[in-house]
Amino acid sequence: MTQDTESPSLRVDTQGAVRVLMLNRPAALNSFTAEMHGRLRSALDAAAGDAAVRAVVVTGAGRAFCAGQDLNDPAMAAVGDAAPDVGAVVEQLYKPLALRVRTMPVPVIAAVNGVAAGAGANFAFGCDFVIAARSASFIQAFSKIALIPDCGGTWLLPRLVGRARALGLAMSGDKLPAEEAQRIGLIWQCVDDAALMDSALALATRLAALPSRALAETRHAIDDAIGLDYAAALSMEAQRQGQLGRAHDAREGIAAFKDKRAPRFTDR
Ligand code: T3D
Repeated sequence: MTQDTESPSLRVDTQGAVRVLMLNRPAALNSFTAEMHGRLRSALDAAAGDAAVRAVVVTGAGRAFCAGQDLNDPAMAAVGDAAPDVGAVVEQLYKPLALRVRTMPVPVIAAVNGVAAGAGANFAFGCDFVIAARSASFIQAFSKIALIPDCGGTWLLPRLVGRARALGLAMSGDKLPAEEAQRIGLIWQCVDDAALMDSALALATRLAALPSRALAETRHAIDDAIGLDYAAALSMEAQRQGQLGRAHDAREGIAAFKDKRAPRFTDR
């Protein structure tokens, strides 16, 4: 693994076609500061703009994945008698982060190494895959500080696990162990702690060899279909398939199948 940069709050490494981003504030359980948001967004922008990067893995340093918003960050501090503008923090930091992940041209895997709380959990759920260590857990910590789920939680949770479980998790703020999260379909996979990074990197490497543009279009199509009726979803599929069918990768995939050789996908 070659190390590209190291910073106080985010480590960026590259392994082949996989960019690995490690949240790196372990003393505060990798909770989000405005500074870490900036670094993470920049790193995701850089990965999106680098044709050599074909998958991204996000993980955390130390015993946590991410404890959500850093409650000691100046953004959370009252100014005089005025309450902090939490809405502005969500609008200006969490919304762009969630949308950045959702619009990445390559698959994004959250390798959840420990507790993921608040926006840390929902940031992970917004990734294309969540692989969690068996000792990891997920907490919708918002209700305990009199807030609602953000970073996409209100949209993601009911779609992933249904309204009853979404409300149960969000209102109770109970800790959900990784095994249970896998059992109810909230995450892709739960693996032994020691196998987490190898599993995430193996999946990322496998995805990196697949057609990036078609994978990103798959994400958009599945998300868009949720808001469509059946006939409209069928039309949306035809429209997207038409575009992909004219692109290089589909022609390469079909040619490689006929030639009985491995395809070389390049579209973004
Ligand atoms: O502006 C906005 O707020 C809008 C955006 C909101 C998005 C959100 O994410 S709101 C939700 C914020 N997150 C939380 O409320 C979670 C707070 N943390 C916890 O509930 C617990 O720390 C955990 C359940 C995640 C883990 O518990 P445990 O017992 O394993 O660890 P701990 O002892 O509580 O924490 C270890 C250290 O990390 C501790 O520092 P210390 O005492 O050793 O110096 C603790 O203060 C620090 N820490 C944990 N979470 C945060 C944090 N520091 C700042 N912010 C945190 N979120």
